Amino acid sequence: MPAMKTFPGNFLWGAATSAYQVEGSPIADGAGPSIWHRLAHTPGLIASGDTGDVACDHYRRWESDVELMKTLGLNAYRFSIAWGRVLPEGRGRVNEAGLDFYRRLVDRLLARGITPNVTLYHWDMPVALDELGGWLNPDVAQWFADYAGVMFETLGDRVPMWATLNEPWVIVDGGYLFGVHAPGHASLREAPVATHHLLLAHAAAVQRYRAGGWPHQIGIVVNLEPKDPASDSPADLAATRCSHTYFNEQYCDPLLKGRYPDGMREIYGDAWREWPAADLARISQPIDFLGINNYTRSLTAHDPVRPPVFERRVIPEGATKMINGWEVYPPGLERTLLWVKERYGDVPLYVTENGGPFADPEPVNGRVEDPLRVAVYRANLRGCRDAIAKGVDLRGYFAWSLMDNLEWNAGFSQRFGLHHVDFATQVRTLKDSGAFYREVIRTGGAALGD
Ligand code: IFM
Repeated sequence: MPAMKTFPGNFLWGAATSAYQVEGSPIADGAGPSIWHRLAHTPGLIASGDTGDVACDHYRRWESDVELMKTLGLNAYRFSIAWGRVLPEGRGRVNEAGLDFYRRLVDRLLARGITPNVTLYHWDMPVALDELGGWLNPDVAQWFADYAGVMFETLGDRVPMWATLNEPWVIVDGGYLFGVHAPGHASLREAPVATHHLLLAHAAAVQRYRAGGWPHQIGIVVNLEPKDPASDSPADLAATRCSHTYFNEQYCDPLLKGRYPDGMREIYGDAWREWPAADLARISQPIDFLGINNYTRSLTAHDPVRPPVFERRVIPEGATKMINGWEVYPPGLERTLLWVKERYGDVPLYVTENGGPFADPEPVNGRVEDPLRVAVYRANLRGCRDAIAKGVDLRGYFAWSLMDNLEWNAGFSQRFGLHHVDFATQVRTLKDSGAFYREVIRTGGAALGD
């Protein structure tokens, strides 16, 4: 008999945000500035001069935002801690007012039956640490573990799911290789060092969690996507292979196999270092789950002017595009989940981000029609259900995002939310995609149809 296609009863139905993208008030109540606060206040680096100074004002509207979650029927919420809110200099002095914000949020979530899923680092390194070298300083693993320790002491008894890092690939590719993200470095030599230090920091935080005997789960969140060649030409095939190594295997292999993938030296040349075996042993210590962020796939062509991977994303004829240029590719999430199972075995998985940015209309009579996003959620949630039926140990799904927010360099121009946010008034309006997701949750997945 074929396996029943359904979601387990204890499946987590969530939505996600991150601190700098939604909180606002980034330096209120004694918080120290982050590298994204600094970047946003450097003219010309974020579209339209947008900043996270107010963002969704979630720092002050968190109580009503928890009620939005409740109305959606969520039983889980993924958010991140702003490191500088709790340690203004990144280490040393603790800011109790910052801790209080997260204490209150976690307590309210629990009181409303919503499982908190906390990410320790979603790109907002305290400026004070960046001035000491940030992810390039070998001491960063210790700084991160100490910060993680403060958070475990504060919330470790109550938070059942911790993720160390969000998307280390993006942190390095955007922040250290191409320089478009904070801290804005463009250096072939720095990128692999930042990568290794991020992985060591992850390991140090996991060790700290285990040493404290905390009773719940700790893992990490990576972004993954299928890579397909744009043609059968040897150049496109080679670019696709490199792109897959660089994007999908570079972080997962050390974490789950204890070695960097073959091909890193081909990509980085002399800038690649061989790292000590002891580091890799620490990096690959067991985690309780892997969080996967997926939005699209990449149809990949060779591009001679884009070192070090020499790749370019191609959109196939007739495909629908999201407004940031990503292809709408319905099989993408299921293929990603199946690839992880095939390569790494039965790691417990969560989809920690999924969704897409579209040109949403303004609310009319309290309604926002976003049929393209509804179609994305329908396809991807069916993909999750089908992956579970094929034996993938998928335990939860977090839509990105609970509400429209600051999309990094694109500012407020790219909307990913289940709720529309009017950034002038801070009014939130449920979109059709939010109503669809609510129905999927209410019916335990039955609303997805076949
Ligand atoms: O908004 C981001 C998020 O911060 C990290 N993952 C991808 C999202 C959409 O680009």
